[in-house]
Amino acid sequence: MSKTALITGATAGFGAATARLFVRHGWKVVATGRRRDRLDELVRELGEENLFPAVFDIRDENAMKEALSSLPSEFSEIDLLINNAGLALGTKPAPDIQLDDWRIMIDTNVTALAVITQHLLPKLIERQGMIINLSSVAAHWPYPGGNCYGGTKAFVRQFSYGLRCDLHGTGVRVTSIEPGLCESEFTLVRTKGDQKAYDETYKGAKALQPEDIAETLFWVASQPAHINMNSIELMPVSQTWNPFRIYRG
Ligand code: 8X3
Repeated sequence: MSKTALITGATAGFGAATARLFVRHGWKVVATGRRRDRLDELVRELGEENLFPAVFDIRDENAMKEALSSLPSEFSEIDLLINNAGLALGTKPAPDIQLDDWRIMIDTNVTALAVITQHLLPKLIERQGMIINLSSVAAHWPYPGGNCYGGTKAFVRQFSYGLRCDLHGTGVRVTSIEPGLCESEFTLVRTKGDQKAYDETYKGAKALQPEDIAETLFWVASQPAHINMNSIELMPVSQTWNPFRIYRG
């Protein structure tokens, strides 16, 4: 009997790579996202018996509830929630940002993630399921311009740990995945479509690839039921930390 994963933000990047890998390993996948054409492409690629497209904006709670309550029965028994939907907007220092960018990051990375998790908890508890949340190295390591994005990802990590406490005794497992530099559309979104900035970010860096993250998620999901990976932080070899900066006035 195959298991079912619901992957948010599955239209590109980590989400799409993860959908492909899980289907390849015999899972059924509910792929959520705003862009119907992208999800339809995934259905064509992976087969409608394996992947169900749930088209909604993760920030729209009513649309989310409607989509979750109308999943076809072959896809409604969710064993694994992968909270992947999330974004960074902008790299400017805090005094210069656009406030709407912060609002969108908080609404998506924090509020929507918490809301969909809460809606799926009864099913996950019933099935002794698993939650994998996509946090980031930015949850631990501050860097200039990371401001609100890093704050949202710190929420994701701590929320994951808090969930573990509250789910004590249910058998539900929770993991926070914290990737560093990874080459994906994420950076085009962050730079608002600036291809030059995108190219410079990855130039010569041998960044992580979405498929690397997918493999990590699959490995976590494949552990025996008595093992909970609390968190995994991963970076490309090319990425390390900077020294502290000292301002000398
Ligand atoms: C983003 C990872 O290294 O670009 O989640 O800040 S990094």
